[in-house]
Amino acid sequence: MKYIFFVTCIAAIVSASAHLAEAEVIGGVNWADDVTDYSSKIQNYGGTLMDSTTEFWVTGAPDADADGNGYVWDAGDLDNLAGWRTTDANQFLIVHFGIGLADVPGDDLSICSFGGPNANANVFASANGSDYVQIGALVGGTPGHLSNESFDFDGLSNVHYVKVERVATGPQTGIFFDAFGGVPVPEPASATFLAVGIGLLGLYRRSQFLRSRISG
Ligand SMILES: [Ca+2]
Ligand SMILES: [Ca+2]
Ligand SMILES: [Ca+2]
Repeated sequence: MKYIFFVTCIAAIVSASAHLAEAEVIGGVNWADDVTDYSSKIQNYGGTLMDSTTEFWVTGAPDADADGNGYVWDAGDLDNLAGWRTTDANQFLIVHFGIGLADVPGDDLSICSFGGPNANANVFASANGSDYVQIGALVGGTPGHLSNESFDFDGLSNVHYVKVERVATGPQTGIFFDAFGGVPVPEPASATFLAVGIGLLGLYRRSQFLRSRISG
C-alpha cells in the first residue's frame, strides 16, 4: 500500500513537471510553442520558405531584434520571422500554445511583427483548433520596425491556437511575424498537485528514516 502511494506521488510529480515543461512560459508570458499549419509561401524576410526546421522563427519570445532597438535590419539582428510578401495571396499561419491563453481583463494576446504600410491581416483565436473567432486585424506599419499589437479574446478562454490570415495583397502589404505571446491560464490543479506530491514524498522519506532509526 505504501509502495503504491509512493509511486502515485512520483507519477503525479513527473506528470505535473512534464506538463509545465512542455510550454514556453518566460517571465509570466506564454509564448507560442509550435506551428500547426501554414500556407505554401510563408517565408522569412530574406525569402527562405519556412519548413519544419525553421518554425522557431515564430515560436518562443521575440528574437529578431538582437540589439533591442526595435529595428530588425541592424548588423547582428536575426531574420527569425515568418510571413508573406507581395504577390503571395491566400497566405496564413497558425501557432499553437501548449498551455492555453487566458482571457484576462483587457488585452490578452500580443503579436510582434512588422509590415508594409498597406498591410492588412485578420487575426483569429481558437480553443480547440477548429472553431475560430476573429479577434481583430493587423494593419500597415513601417518595414523593418517591430510593432507589438494587442488583442482581446473578449470571452473566449483557454485559447490554444492563433491564426493570422492575409487580407491585403499588392505592393507594400507584406507582414513578418516575430512572436506571439499572452497570459497563461492558471493551473491551480497541477501546481497544487505538484506541491502536495513533493510534500508527501518528504513525509514518506521522513517516516522511512524514523522507522530505520527505531528499528536500528
Ligand atoms: Ca535592431
Ligand atoms: Ca480579455
Ligand atoms: Ca522570432
